[in-house]
Amino acid sequence: MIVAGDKLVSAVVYLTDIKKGKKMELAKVSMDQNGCEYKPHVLALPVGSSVDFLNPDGILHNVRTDSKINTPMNLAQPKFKKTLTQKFDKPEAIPVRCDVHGWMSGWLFVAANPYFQITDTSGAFKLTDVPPGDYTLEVWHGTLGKQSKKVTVKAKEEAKADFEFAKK
Ligand SMILES: [Cu+2]
Repeated sequence: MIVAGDKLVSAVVYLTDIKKGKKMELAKVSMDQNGCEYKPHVLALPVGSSVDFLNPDGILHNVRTDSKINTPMNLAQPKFKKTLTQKFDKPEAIPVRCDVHGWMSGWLFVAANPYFQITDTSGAFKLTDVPPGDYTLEVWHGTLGKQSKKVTVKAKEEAKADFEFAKK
């Protein structure tokens, strides 16, 4: 188990090089556009999963992903279309924009393995069921970038890791 505390919210913490441990399970996740804002601002999902883009306000949106690895999507979501579903097949951090509402901005983080988590409101995270071993732990944040460090997980012990990002 790897834990840490800080105040960096909406960052994704993940292991980059793990080949063992728990099985990847697909998730059904959604990105809400309620009030012309992406909620959550950063949505993390296991690779191969689908995202439902929700349109509860019944207005026109246009969901456009700026992906370099996955097939980019650029789809109008008319007011009658409550849900737009898209599958993401490759690990990538993907910016999401709405062409109708220029201020709408969010991120999809497609994770390569089941060991990922978004930091909570206190900046904390916890990766559970990590088998003993040496790993690279990485933190990604939409505007602050990426950092990584080596961690060693021992059986029945908690490994701790802290990251510090300079303000931008
Ligand atoms: Cu919109």
